[in-house]
Amino acid sequence: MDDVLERLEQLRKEAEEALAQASTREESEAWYSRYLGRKGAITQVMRTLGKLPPELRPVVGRTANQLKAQLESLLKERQEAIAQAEIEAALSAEGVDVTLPGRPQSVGKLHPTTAILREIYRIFGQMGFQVYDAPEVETDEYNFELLNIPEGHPARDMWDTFYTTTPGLILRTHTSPGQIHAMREYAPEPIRVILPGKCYRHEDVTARSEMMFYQVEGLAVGERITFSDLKGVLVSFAEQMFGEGRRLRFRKSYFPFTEPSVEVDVDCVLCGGKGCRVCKYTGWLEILGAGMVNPVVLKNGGYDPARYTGFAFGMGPERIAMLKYGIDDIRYFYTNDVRFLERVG
Ligand code: 2NL
Repeated sequence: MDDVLERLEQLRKEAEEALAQASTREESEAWYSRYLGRKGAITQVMRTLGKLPPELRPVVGRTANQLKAQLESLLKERQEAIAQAEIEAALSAEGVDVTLPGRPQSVGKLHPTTAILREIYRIFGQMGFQVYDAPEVETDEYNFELLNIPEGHPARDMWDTFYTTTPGLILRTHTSPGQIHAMREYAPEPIRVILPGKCYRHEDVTARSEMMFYQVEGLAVGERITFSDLKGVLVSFAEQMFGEGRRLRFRKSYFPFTEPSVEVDVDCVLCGGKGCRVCKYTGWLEILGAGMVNPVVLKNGGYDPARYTGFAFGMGPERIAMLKYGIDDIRYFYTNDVRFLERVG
């Protein structure tokens, strides 16, 4: 029996020394096979237990098991140390070179609609207009009735409306209901506001129309405001937006909320007036609609139409961007193809 215990003690020393020499994962695995594996030295000793006298088996068995457990835990420690050393070696081998130049980051660009909106704010801001923000969900009253478009009015055919599941609540078809909010907030003070935002119409999507689009309206209300004020403001806008010397054309038109009403064209930037697909071969591009605020609408906004007058106009900033940047299809704006967004604006 002393022989076996001595052999175990000798194996302990030998195994501990051998493990201390193992410096790679492969070496530690070889060490495991040599001592603890199926054919390992300690396993072999344990196989001889059966040949020992029965009264000795418990002592030798316990000693062998303890040794096995101890060596297993030593192996675990050793393997962790090896793994740590491997990480450190790899890190120092692939060391980060902090002197290398950085990779250039691609810098974002303003969306063409945003770029045009900011240009519009700047131009009208200089003429004393403030930006007014209003909701995209409106009541039928604000979107139609207060704008002189009663139920059953043939002009309602101009706007194909999105309805919500709440009766009377709709997506605004134009920014005009916001103008009513602005007037009611400030009346009877004179106002000059620019009202930008998203509008929604249930229309077929084509090169010329989307279901969601932006609109920018302007409104000036005060005493003795005339059509020539409107004209002066629009000429100044067109010159700043499209460059001096651009030609403008005013055509009579109809809107329920203005009287008289006009549509305003600029000579086609794309073809120089010769005629092309974008201007439908007319040489002119319609950039906005405008007019003198209908007295009914002034009254609904809280102004006495006997004392106050006003002008208003409405335009689509996408359309303005199409002219300015020569874009021939409105669908590019909200398809989110970065190749378009990177190039335009
Ligand atoms: C267009 C035409 C227009 C207005 C919008 C307006 C608003 C109020 C009173 C009077 Cl509260 N007018 N807005 C007036 C004329 C034309 O828009 O073609 N927009 C894209």
